[in-house]
Amino acid sequence: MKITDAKVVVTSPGRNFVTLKITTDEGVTGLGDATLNGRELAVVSYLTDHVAPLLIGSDPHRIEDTWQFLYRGAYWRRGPVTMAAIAAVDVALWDIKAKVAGLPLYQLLGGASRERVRTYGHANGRDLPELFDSIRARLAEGYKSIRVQTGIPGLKAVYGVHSAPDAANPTRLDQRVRPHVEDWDTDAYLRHIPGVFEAVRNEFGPELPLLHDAHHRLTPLQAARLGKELEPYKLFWLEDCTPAENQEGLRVVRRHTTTPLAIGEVFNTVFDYQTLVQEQLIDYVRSAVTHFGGVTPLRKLFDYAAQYQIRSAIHGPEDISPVGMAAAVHLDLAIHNFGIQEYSGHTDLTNEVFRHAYTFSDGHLHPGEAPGIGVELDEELAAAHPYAQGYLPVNRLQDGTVHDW
Ligand code: KDG
Ligand code: MG
Repeated sequence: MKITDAKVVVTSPGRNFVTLKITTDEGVTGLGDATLNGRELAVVSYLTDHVAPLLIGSDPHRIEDTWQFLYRGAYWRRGPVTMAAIAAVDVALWDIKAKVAGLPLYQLLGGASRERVRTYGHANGRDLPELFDSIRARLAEGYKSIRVQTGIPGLKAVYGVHSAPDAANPTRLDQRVRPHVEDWDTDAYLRHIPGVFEAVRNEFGPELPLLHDAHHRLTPLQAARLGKELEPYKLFWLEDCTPAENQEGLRVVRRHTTTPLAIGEVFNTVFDYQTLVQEQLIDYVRSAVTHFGGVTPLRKLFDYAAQYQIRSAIHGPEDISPVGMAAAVHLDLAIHNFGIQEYSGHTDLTNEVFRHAYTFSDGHLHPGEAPGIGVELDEELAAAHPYAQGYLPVNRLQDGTVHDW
């Protein structure tokens, strides 16, 4: 079997998605997600100009060898653009191999280790009543675990919370030209958050698993303090408490709190995790199939983390396409040290462009039994929704200094 075509499809059914479609001489095709939110076209060029020509004529069954060839053969290693491109190839090749076998991908990864994949959903509100409504809405949708994000008094726009329309602020449409600017004050945040979790626990009881994303904004000492102050509310996890490129910083956090920690959605390789995993400084590894070089290396990371009783928690926001989500759910079902899967779902239009076999019910996902990863791309519909430039927001402190978003 030989690869005869590798084409990149960019579509924007509400937000941008980059998909690699690999075709073989036997007519079997495979899909891979290469979406890098806000920097999509860099990956398109990497794939189209540099990777696709290398794939033509090669054997799609040689997944490990192709991965090593693309990773080591580029000389310039790691980084989100490179690893998103390699991820798309890796998942497309797994899709082809599983289709040829006539099996859903999870069967090739060792078969199901569980009946279904538990997820968490996002709740948010500018204030407590709005937040409570949002939590109730997620519970009504079936979610059994909830990520809680809240507005902070005095701040106009905060990560994870829909801000009120404001004529003085750029609108979503303006984001296509310049990033939306959010504001930030760490002291105000640290003062406010413990009271929010106290109120949520009082309202929803002790059993509901609650998560929170600090989105890379704290110093190790600030994160240690927050983790400690949240201990009475028994969080499922505190996510991305620091910008964890400085892995050693997590030693400070760990020394001071028993709040479980989840990190890694911006990491691309196992090297970003070495200290965190070996010193057991975290409890969940958060990388996405799409940004970590695919199923092949993420599986290796999970096996490595398993030795330290660290569990998986694959990143699953709306900017991971249904192709990336499908690959994640197959992996979730197969590995032993599964923790939880983030799942926000996609719009109806996105689900029409990417028809998928995975299903969500009662707060759980299942990858379905279709051969491969179980996603079909409607290329005509995709073409009807062309790329639209978009940026992630940026964050500024009260005095205008740029801060981590
Ligand atoms: O593109 C950036 C998003 O994927 C990220 O902000 C979402 O932090 C995130 C999460 O936990 O889903
Ligand atoms: Mg996050």
